[in-house]
Amino acid sequence: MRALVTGVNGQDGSYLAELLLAKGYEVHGTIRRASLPNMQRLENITDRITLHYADLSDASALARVLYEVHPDEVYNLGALSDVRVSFDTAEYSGDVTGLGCTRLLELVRQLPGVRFYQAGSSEMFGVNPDVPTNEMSEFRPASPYAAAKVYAYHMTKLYRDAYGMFAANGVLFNHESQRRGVEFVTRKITRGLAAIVQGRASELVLGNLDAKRDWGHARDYVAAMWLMLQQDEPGDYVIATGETHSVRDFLDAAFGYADLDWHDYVRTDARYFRPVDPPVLLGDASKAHHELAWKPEVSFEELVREMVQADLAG
Ligand code: NAP
Ligand code: F7E
Repeated sequence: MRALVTGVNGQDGSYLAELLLAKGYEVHGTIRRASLPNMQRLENITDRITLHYADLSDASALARVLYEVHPDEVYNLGALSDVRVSFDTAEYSGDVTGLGCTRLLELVRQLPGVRFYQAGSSEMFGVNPDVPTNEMSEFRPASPYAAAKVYAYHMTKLYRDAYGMFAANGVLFNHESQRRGVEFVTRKITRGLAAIVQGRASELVLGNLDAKRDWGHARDYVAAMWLMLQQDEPGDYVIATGETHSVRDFLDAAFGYADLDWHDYVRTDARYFRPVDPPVLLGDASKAHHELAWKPEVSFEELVREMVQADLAG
């Protein structure tokens, strides 16, 4: 089996590539040129995967890669994944996170038999107050990022219905790890804590501490992506732990491991607040439990501990 992963050097791309290699796949991934190295997450597997330059805004580059590789499975993980930054880059978010998916679907349509995964997000439920949300819940996106993901979700469903493609949407709630980008709140907290413990910083500046998120481990979540493409029929699946915790809860757990009281170190600043921020996200993954036999393995406490330990050691 041969797989193509867009955004392979991101958090999820790196875990998914490792999973696919362990299953015996030939793994190809797309990357973008950067002025400084950004392949750290692939360090252990660089010599076992094939990398191709292609930006999701560049249909001709995507076409070259797809026709060269002719994969059995395509996982579209590439996106501008920072929700706050998407408010500053609304048009770019629509182009890459939204239209990027359509560009791929159009190309995949011309290669019969290819299975397609689209990385959807709990942010698509946005300010829907009726939690927990599942596959039947209303999307009420509250950022350019989320609106672009809703568009990509509907295009994926449309190509499945209109052309009979095997195209699946994962609607994944927040998932973290020691490889999480440093600007996301969980990693910002565990890195910030390590800097405080090691005397390199005296405070940590955050935004909305009341936000509640359903946080799981990225390794568990990439397994769900793969399972979605192994089913007899394509579908859409919510992937979540079914627990929600506030940013304050995360601070309690992380600083607790270092025997510190976060109130002594954390302050908030308006620049980290968003124009709109979904107050609570909580998922109901019953469909995935039943149809994919998927369940998260890592608890909230284990996730926080792993991230804290990794940053203290790093
Ligand atoms: P990530 O670490 O930010 O990785 C995103 C990847 O997309 C990176 O490899 C990035 O490459 C690439 N990318 C960015 N702009 C691109 C462009 N214009 N063309 C091609 N590739 C581009 O995100 P992640 O956490 O692994 O998430 C993977 C996917 O799942 C994303 O689509 C994200 O929106 C979605 N998602 C994530 C979560 C979560 O909690 N992690 C939840 C739901 C959905 P560079 O390194 O060059 O920027
Ligand atoms: O924010 C609050 C912030 O940036 C979580 C992406 O993977 O998951 C991620 O998006 C919450 C928000 O993740 C800070 O306001 C407080 O309420 O870690 P985050 P996100 O926005 O939920 C979803 C599912 C995706 O699909 C995305 O691609 O934490 N928060 N203080 C803060 N957030 C950040 N980043 N920085 C702070 O200082």
